[in-house]
Amino acid sequence: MCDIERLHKLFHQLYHTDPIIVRAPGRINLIGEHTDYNNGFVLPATIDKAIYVGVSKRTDNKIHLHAEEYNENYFTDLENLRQSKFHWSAYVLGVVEQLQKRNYSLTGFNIIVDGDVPVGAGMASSAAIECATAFGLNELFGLGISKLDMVKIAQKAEQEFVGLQCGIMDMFTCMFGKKDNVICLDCRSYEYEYFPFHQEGIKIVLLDTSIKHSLASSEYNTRRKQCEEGVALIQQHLPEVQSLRDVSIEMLDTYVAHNKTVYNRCRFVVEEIDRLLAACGDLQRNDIKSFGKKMYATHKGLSKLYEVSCAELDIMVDLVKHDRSVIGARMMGGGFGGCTINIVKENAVEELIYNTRNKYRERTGMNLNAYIAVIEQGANLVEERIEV
Ligand code: GAF
Repeated sequence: MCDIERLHKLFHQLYHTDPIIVRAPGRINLIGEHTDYNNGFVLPATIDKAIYVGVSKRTDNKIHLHAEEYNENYFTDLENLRQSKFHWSAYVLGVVEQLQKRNYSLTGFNIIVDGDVPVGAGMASSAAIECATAFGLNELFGLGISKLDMVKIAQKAEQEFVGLQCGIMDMFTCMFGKKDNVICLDCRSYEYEYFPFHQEGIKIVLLDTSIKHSLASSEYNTRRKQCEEGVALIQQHLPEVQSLRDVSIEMLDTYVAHNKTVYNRCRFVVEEIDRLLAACGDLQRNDIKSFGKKMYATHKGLSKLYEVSCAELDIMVDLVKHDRSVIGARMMGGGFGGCTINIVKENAVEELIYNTRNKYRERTGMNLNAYIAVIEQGANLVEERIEV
């Protein structure tokens, strides 16, 4: 748990001044996976786990970073952002690089990154650091950047500095999340609508496989390329098609079927976009059962067609799928590890976690961490004044 008072104290110990503190939460995604970079829809929400950054100005051009997670300092300056190999500071420095590219005038600064979003668990901790940095520097230097532009800056930082060709979901959610609501985001137009997510009698439970996914690994970028390949094949015949958002199963059958892998990837995305729209209807009718069935279908597609699951994620879904207290379950986020998201009847949550933990250990020899996610507001400035 990140303690604001502790962050404040640490800031004083390291940098001898008051910080501006920003909170940027992690996210869940109810349905709509790998659809964001295909111009489709997503249905995410921000949760009660967040990254906190403290920032203050310096009079020189140096950047002093400290990450509590690694208990590590890193020093550089505004002219030397790029590193020879990946380091956690990339999430901060990538944002600085984007601000410089847009000609915002910055001086050096101090920053501490803290928080309780588990790293590599599929809750978008990296997007939370990028958004917190953009938000914090925007406040610190009075840059006047809109929320949507901060989202785009954070996304570009991930793509250009970290090297993951991610979509917009994680950053958009972090900035625009709303307490007790999920966001139905159209990733083509950035239009969005909030849907109240009634949590009476149910809980959102995240079951962590303890497999740290490495999204930056080439697989995520490969999936993105395969989707583009599918679009290119269709475009040869239908030039008006811009993305998988414009594609139907019939088009795939006609123009892509000869390339089995590309066909499967595209088929999952086209089905997932439709599934999400139907799932929004379920939410509006408060038909959580029907919603849950779609989550299982999403998992199957991610595992068999999109092939971004892993043995442990499949086991975790298998272990709960015949349990009547579990309304829906699937892997969440980019894949290859991290958490499953489960909608569970409230009175059965503890028993479910207990039983699944034991069975998961029996099957894999690994530990299971469980989190009950509560939907909270998106990124904000932490206003309290703290006496040190
Ligand atoms: C990761 C990416 F960062 C998102 O943009 C999204 O594609 C997600 O994987 C899969 O839905 O979190």
